[in-house]
Amino acid sequence: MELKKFLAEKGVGTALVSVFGAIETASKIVQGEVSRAGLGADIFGAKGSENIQGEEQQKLDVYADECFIKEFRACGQVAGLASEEQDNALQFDESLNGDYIIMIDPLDGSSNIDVNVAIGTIFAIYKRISDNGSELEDGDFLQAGKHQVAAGYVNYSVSTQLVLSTGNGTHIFTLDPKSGEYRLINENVQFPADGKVYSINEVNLDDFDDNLKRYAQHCKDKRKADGKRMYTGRYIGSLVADFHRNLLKGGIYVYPATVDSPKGKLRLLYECNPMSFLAVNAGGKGSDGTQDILEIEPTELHQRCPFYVGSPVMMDEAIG
Ligand code: AHM
Ligand code: MG
Repeated sequence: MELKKFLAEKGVGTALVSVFGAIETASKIVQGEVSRAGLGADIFGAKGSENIQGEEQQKLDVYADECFIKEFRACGQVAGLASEEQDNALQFDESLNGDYIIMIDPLDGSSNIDVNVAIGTIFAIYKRISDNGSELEDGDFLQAGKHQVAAGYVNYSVSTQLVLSTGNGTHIFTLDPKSGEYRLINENVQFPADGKVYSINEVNLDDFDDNLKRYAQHCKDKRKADGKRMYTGRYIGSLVADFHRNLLKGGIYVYPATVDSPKGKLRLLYECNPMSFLAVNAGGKGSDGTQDILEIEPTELHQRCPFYVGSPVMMDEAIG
């Protein structure tokens, strides 16, 4: 079933369908550019600039950012947007009446572009709080994750897949290169309760708190009845790809606070919140190690937090 038909059958309103239309169009354009990486000097490598978080921007980071902004602006339903690549939140003047606020990481895992490893787009969709027709306020952007009306990601990999939730299950679509349409391949995907994959950047092991050190050791020690190891380690370094594999196979992804990133590396608003929303809608969990990610009241646009997400049994063992 095609994306638009699926959304209509689920009773998603026309304004939100139009926002998803913008995501569909932009992601197909980005996918086209991503698949050409290496062919043109204009799309490969660093841009020579940094984002507000001091991270080097890749040309495709900036290209994807511009592409999504253009489509969201054009759809007329989006009042404003905050992006990993933009210092400040944007208000679309021409759609003061737009109902929706977008949080986006246009190209996550972008250090993997130059080595042809999976990358992704992550997005969260909220309803604005301020009155239609007025200027947007900080509170429109700084909403707790539990207020998301929809979230998703696009995984640019062996195939291009769109994974989304409108709060009623998490669903996977594959972009069919023949028809150019996203087609439903997995409705109501569920995290296996107890996975077997442990995804963490172990170079930071010495920085882990005692509980996480204990959990890392537990993952190495635990054996099945036949004596074989219970868990295996997999870490791609693209959140979208690591999350996606764990969603299908069962597993946990952790990016804790480290010496280099004392508040954690990942951003609450456009990485942790949408991934947690998708996880919860697929029977999984998302936490910062002490509280449910979706309950955190944000204070800053580019706020970082430690992140644990995945299969419920593994999450309970990790967080205790
Ligand atoms: P980015 O948004 O700048 O791409 O950073 C986020 C990425 C995640 O996709 C990934 O899980 C993580 O950073 C990898 O970080 P590290 O290389 O420190 O393990
Ligand atoms: Mg990112």
